[in-house]
Amino acid sequence: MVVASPTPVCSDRIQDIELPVIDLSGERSKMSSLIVKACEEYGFFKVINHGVPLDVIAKLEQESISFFSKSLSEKEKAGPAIPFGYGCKNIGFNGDLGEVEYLLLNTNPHSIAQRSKTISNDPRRFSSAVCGYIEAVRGVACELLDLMAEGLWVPDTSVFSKLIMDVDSDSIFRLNHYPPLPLSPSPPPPPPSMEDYNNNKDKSSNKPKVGFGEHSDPQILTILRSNDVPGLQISLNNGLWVPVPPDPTAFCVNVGDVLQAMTNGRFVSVRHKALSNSYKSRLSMAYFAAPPLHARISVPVDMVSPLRPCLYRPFTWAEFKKAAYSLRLGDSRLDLFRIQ
Ligand code: GA4
Repeated sequence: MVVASPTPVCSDRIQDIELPVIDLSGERSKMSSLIVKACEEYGFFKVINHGVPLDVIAKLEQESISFFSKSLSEKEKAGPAIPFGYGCKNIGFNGDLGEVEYLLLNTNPHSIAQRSKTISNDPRRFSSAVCGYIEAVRGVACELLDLMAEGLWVPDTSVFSKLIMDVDSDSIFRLNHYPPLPLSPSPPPPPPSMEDYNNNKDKSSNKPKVGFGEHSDPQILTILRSNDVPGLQISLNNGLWVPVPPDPTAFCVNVGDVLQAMTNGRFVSVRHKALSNSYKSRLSMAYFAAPPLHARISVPVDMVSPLRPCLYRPFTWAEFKKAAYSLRLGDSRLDLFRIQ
């Protein structure tokens, strides 16, 4: 069944967090209330027994490894990620940098087929691996969004999922590779203090350690899967950054800005970041479930009451996306749409 105990786990000096765990083979009403609780308290949860076949994940992981092991000039043939293609160290359009290389893809099968020609020597194999994975995780995203609506007692239980099922959904897909950092020369420095760690000033290496800087995701929901290498950290209310232990068999799911707005602030779009580490490549695949560009995002009437007045003005996803891309990675874009 579902275990929702966000218990801090002590590993050396830094506290890991065990995210609430949602077992998708569990009982529906229990799952929905635990998901709502997780989205309110953490904005993050882990999904197990998600039903996505392991070979679907393994095929995409293999394609991802083959691509990232190519030479830089080969990878650059996939085109700069403006907005889709290969990117290295540059994130967004406003000068953000990180120790990451990535492929950003539109989730439309036709665009994937076209783009694959620049990515792989076997474009059909690449595009079938990506499309197979996206279709499977979109199913999980819809299931989770319906459970959220049920748990919130919103009468139209497909109010969220229909946005991502729309043929014009602007969902995107990202493959990330965080290369291992070079090991620092001997003698090994003392381990970082908690304060250094949280400030990203780990003195054990003089190289930059931020793979992908702190930010919230602009979309509705993100479904992340990573290999067995740690790196993801989330920000708790008290300002502390806590590492999330990797689990390649599970998905790590987080609320995006649009879902925070659509739940009138009940669900939280929590800031997170990815750090590089010095021993092994980290690979992650993220599906960002988004509405169509023209979709009007507004708070459902059922989520507003005299005690919970409407926090955000209505906006279109196109408007929100434009704001997101005009700001820096770590900027808070939802504030621009806040009424009070
Ligand atoms: C964060 C979530 C997704 O990775 C992403 C990122 C996008 C990018 O890398 O191009 C953004 C970032 C993300 C938020 C603000 C803008 C846009 C970089 C950036 C500075 C693909 C997305 O949709 O928003």
